Amino acid sequence: MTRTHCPYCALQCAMHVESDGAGGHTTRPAPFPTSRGGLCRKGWSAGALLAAPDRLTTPLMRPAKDAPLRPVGWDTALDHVAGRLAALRAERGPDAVAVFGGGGLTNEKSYLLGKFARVALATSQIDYNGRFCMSSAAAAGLRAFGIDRGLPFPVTDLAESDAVLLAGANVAETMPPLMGHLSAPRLIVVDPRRSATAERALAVGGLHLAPRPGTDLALALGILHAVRAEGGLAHGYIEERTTGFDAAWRHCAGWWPERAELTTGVPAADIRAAARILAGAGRAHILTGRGSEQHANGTDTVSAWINLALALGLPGRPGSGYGCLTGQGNGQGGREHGQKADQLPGYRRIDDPAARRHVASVWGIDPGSLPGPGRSASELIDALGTADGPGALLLFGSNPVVSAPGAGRVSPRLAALDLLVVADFVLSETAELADVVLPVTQWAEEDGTMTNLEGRILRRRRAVAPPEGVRSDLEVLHGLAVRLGRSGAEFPADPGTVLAELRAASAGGAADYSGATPERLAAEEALHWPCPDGAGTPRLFLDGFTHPDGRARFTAVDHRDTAEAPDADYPLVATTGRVLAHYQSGAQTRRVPELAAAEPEAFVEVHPDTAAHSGLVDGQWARVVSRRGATEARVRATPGARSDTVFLPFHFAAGQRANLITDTALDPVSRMPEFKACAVRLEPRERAGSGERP
Ligand SMILES: Nc1nc2c(c(=O)[nH]1)N[C@H]1C(S)=C(S)[C@@H](COP(=O)(O)OP(=O)(O)OC[C@H]3O[C@@H](n4cnc5c(=O)[nH]c(N)nc54)[C@H](O)[C@@H]3O)O[C@H]1N2
Ligand SMILES: Nc1nc2c(c(=O)[nH]1)N[C@H]1C(S)=C(S)[C@@H](COP(=O)(O)OP(=O)(O)OC[C@H]3O[C@@H](n4cnc5c(=O)[nH]c(N)nc54)[C@H](O)[C@@H]3O)O[C@H]1N2
Ligand code: SF4
Ligand SMILES: [Mo]
Repeated sequence: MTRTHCPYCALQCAMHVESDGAGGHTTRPAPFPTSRGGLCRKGWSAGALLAAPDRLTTPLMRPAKDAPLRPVGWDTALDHVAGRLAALRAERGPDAVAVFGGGGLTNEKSYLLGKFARVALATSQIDYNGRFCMSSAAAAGLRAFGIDRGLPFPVTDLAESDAVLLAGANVAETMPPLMGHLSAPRLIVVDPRRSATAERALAVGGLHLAPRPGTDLALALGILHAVRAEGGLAHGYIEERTTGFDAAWRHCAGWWPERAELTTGVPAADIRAAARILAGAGRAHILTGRGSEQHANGTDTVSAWINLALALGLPGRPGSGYGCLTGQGNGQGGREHGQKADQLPGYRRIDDPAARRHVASVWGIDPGSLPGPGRSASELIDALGTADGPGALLLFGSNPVVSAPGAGRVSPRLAALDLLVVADFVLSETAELADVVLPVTQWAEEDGTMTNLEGRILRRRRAVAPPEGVRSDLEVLHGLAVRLGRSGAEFPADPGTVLAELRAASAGGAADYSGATPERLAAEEALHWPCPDGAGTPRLFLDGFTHPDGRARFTAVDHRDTAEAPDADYPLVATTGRVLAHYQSGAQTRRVPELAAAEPEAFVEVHPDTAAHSGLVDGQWARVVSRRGATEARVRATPGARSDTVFLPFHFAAGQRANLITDTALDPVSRMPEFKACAVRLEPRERAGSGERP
């Protein structure tokens, strides 16, 4: 029996992995304050992942562009990849090769992947799927506080709060054990849908505010307006601990609740009720999730929620705060160690000369040889295989054929590449298109560290032996780097050695891991970064914010409409998100029989009147059509839904991909795509009502 953490989300529930006596493995919860001894259904069934019948155990390669993938030996695969990369680079320069990472990778993998791109390939072209996930909240957090840590306080603080506002987070499905910390506070849930979390709030006397998708910014301004009218501003705190209130207020002054109601559809009385709850709470928290953030105005929207939190005096006040709920298993650590286009380890900026000098000295290279910032994820995908874009892509830990916005454009871009290399443990929809597939170890088969939503550094421990034939991501990077002429010692395959180097590279940076020694990590799981001296920082901002003047900054923001407005042809707004049983692109959970059976197919949640208007009834297959494409989903008639809005989960493949319809518009600051709002129409699918799956 080995104690480790869940393969999936950022809550990183602790679990024991043990043999089931029949060659398989089971999981059960282990004590851990964050998960309170709980696991969700995905955690309980995670043992089945280790036994996936189509687990990859040998490298695959296409002998010619259109030929099928065939098993080959590791040396053949790695020699081929390194040879092609070197040739492309010689022909077209280092930026001809691109790298795409993921927020599920351990800290060690994220770090080595960033170093591999900058040192072994010398390319600026690296980004990762966290761009699709956390980037707007990260950008807004940096703007306001000078640092970006999802929750700047432990999850257990929430249980002591009097009121918690959850904006665009459906934690009852996306982090179920977190609900255990939310039974005491009054809940205000902001979600266009009557989500499972909204139901829970209503059941215990809380509030559900259901704005039109993409209008949270106006709602936050409306609530702030009402807070001021209620006399709820924290004047002393605003004076002593912040700057910029007056400029921010100038945009807010016109958003009295009745005007906010016109834009958002949330009744003015509910806006005032929310303001009263927050202003009257001794301790309160505001938390944002992807519903507020995944918009072309996502950064400003998060800034508006942070402004509200600052006006109430919450951040840095003991027992209160603002936080963003990170998403992927290592959503936090994955954004600190350099797989982001503009970043070096320790959350340093790649365009900062001092940061370049520090990291180059740890890497033993000339700072001048480090590339500059590259393209953001969505822009990188658009550039693949174009005249001045990369001709090769190495992909670790993402499945963009399913999860990238406007997914219909992704496969043609991948097909235009000279070389697509995917490292995965299953043949994901993206791996299916690769020229070379490298089979890697997964979660319980490897050691490493993960940083959960509280900035808490955890140990992922090896609990089972990997199947014969697979290698770890670190071994893959090591093998490629050596073939590209770097020394093996520069790219260690041992996670402990990588952690030691990561600690040195992060030292003195915002996300300082230098005190995260193996001994310290082994002792207890309560080490929150920054931890320069090994003591850790569970709560940030108690004495001051990270900006040089120690103050938090209000940001002057105003409402903007979504990139795409509904019209006569596309009269509805579609928003997208998650269900309990599936994880992300579904590459993993669609392979777990229990989870696949629970949610076997795509659905579209739609108000019964809206369905009827489109000639549809509950249970019928519909086509959901946007300007970019169409997807198929079974109608789930939902009386609690807004009549102008439909919802689709994005976990399904092929013709059921929600991302076939999503908008590729980007937030100007974070480059976050607008996953959460696009204009659509519904129509019956051809074989409507037959009950057949497409
Ligand atoms: N079961 C499960 N859990 C997961 C994951 C998973 O795939 N499956 N993924 C993990 C990851 S990576 C992430 S990022 C997190 C995400 O966790 P959440 O942010 O909780 O997940 P979502 O379902 O994407 O979005 C939350 C809610 O936003 C609402 N929403 C849509 N548009 C808007 C809007 O304009 N405003 C507001 N206020 N709300 C809106 C949706 O209706 C939805 O209920 O979950 C993590 N946990
Ligand atoms: N419409 C819509 N689209 C969305 C979202 C949305 O709300 N709506 N949410 C966005 C968000 S928040 C996110 S985080 C993304 C996530 O979307 P993806 O980036 O596609 O995430 P996953 O499905 O987790 O893909 C991970 C892949 O890597 C593999 N993998 C897992 N661990 C490892 C590892 O350690 N090493 C290697 N080499 N491979 C590994 C898995 O088997 C899987 O194939 O989707 C985004 N897309
Ligand atoms: S809540 Fe997240 S970490 Fe916990 S068991 Fe479920 S998927 Fe795993
Ligand atoms: Mo995410």
